[in-house]
Amino acid sequence: MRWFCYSLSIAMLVAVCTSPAHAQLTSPQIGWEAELNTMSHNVSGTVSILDEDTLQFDDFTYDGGGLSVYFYLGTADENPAFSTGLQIGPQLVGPAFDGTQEPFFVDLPANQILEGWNAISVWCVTAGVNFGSGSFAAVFEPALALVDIKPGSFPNSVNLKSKGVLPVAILSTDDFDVNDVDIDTLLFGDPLLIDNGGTAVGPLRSAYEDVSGDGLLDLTLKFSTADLVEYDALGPDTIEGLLTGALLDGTPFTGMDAIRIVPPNGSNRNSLQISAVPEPSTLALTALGLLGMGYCRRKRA
Ligand SMILES: [Ca+2]
Ligand SMILES: [Ca+2]
Repeated sequence: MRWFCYSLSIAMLVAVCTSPAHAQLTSPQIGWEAELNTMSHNVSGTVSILDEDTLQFDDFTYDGGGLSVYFYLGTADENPAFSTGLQIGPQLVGPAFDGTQEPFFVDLPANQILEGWNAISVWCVTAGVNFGSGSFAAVFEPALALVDIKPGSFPNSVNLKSKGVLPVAILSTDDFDVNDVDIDTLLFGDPLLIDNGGTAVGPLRSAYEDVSGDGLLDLTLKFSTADLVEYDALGPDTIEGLLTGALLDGTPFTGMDAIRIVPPNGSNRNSLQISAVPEPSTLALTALGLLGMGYCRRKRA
């Protein structure tokens, strides 16, 4: 048995050191990636499925400090699955991988394919310990959608005290068909607010109509302004709205458009963005002007 393991690891070493002879691109998992989560020994990196029996390792790190350590495939990202999994590639020994090395490739043993293997581990055979692992998953590049807040008008003024609806349209283009949009996934809000505890809001209703007049149907959405304010999806400082969602095939997409909150509150990003930084003298004149206005108002009142 020992000679067999030995010759196998030599074969694997050759496989890992030469550029891979790629198999036919047939697996639906091609392009899927696993991010290695660090458990110990500084393991990290991205493993992608290059073809049905080849993996590519990018930015791989491992300090080389374990005994009898190999890449193992498992049916799931769980220790029992790796302990009964498939050992691939040569033994991982020093010098340490520090992530600065070129991407490298590992071919599966002969007659083995990646289908059915859903996770990968840097596995210490001696101790049965996972040094770092991850599940393979499809990587979607978000598609870009053309979004028009308040179609047909600009600037896109929003009064936060409005009890009405805010119309937002997703415009069809040659590359983007709104019929592919999964309406149940749509959410809208100010990305800065959403990042800081706000909650994006779904539309009250939707309709297909050509709001851009180019002959292609667009998807119009109506959002409750009161809901957007209540959930901190829009606020006095909002300058843009982000629409996120997914296509019916699961591909995520995003689209953004400008927003002008009216009336401006005087200290928000809207007014700061619109007016350039004034010279001190201008500022003094403006202050005088404002004082004068205040005076007039008071007098009139
Ligand atoms: Ca608009
Ligand atoms: Ca259109």
